[in-house]
Amino acid sequence: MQKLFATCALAISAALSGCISTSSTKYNDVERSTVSFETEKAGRTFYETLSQFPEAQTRQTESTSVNLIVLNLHQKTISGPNRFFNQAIELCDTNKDKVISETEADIFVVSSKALGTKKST
Ligand SMILES: [Ca+2]
Repeated sequence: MQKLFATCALAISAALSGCISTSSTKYNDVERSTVSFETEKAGRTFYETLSQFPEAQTRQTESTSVNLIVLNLHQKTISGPNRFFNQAIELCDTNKDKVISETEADIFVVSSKALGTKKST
């Protein structure tokens, strides 16, 4: 009996307040790809080029809202920078051997300038 009363009270209060609202945040980041560099210069060239992309340092936030008359749902998804790093590795490692050579790093520099970086000259 008390459970029925509590359920009715909750339904009445929800109806009187006008809406039911939920909000959630989901953190969605992938692991970084494992990669090595043929030489220290190749690694330095890759990371210096990668740092010129603002997406490499920032989180990406995506929000979704559903608003009905009595129902308000809001979900926010936050993605970390690892996804961008993995995409850069995939672009840079042209022969897919998980080793970035100096030649591949140099090609990454040229191709990133074509894409347009923050500090491109
Ligand atoms: Ca390679």
